[in-house]
Amino acid sequence: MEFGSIQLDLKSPQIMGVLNVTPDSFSDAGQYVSVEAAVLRALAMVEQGATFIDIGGESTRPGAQLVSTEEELRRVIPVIEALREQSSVLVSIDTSKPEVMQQAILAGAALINDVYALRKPGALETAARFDVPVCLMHMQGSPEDMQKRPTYTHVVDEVIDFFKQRLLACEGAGIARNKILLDPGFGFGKTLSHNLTLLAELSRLKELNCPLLAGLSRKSMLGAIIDKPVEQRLSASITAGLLALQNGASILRVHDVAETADAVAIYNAVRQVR
Ligand code: 9MG
Repeated sequence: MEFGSIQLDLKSPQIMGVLNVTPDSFSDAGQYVSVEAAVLRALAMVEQGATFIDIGGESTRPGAQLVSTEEELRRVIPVIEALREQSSVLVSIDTSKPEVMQQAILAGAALINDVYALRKPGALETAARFDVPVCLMHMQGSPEDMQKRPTYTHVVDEVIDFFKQRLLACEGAGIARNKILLDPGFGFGKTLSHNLTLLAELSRLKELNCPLLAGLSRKSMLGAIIDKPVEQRLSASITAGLLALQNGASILRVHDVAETADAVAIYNAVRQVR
């Protein structure tokens, strides 16, 4: 897949490091995101093996507070600009707002990561106009209500149907199929059983002929199985990530880049023997 002038072989697993620039992550005096601290964290993840840094200024956790476009721009744009000055790493913008997509791309972002799969008004048109790759994620409901009562008759079939509709919408807007990544959206409007079914049957999504991205790192679905808080889910995150790779994922979105890179190195070494 092409990201600007960079051609990336998605047959080899790639790592996307998570950089949340919300006030609870890199804040000075609890209110303003410290650009310097965020960039240092990003550069450390690049050093550890991240191909992408996914920068987000609005939390998508269940029940998280919404932020205005102005506030989201204020959080992410200075970080993207400063990071692009210091590194050629591929920057992904984690947003659903067309205005944030636009400003982030102008500041140097090479990928749109949209948990709403370009369903917000103007998002399809913005992605088409700037012609950058986009990750379409599946979510039932919205972050405010998605975990209240997720319901599916057959979760994998319904996720595939959702993507078929979004791929048609993208085609209609002029977004080329070779610019699209798909993500089943683990934890986004899904029970533990839905998440496990999606992970076990992830390879079925390959019928859509787009590379797959998986975000499992530190998620509650892992905590529900091992009964451990978020800061004790590293082994579970790595195990789930490797299962996703085995079942067809090309990119892992993770918090713990160094540890994931070691696991991916073992995965690659064994795969090359075959
Ligand atoms: C922003 N964000 C949080 N979790 C995510 C996931 O699983 N996938 C993608 N694409 N984005 C996510």
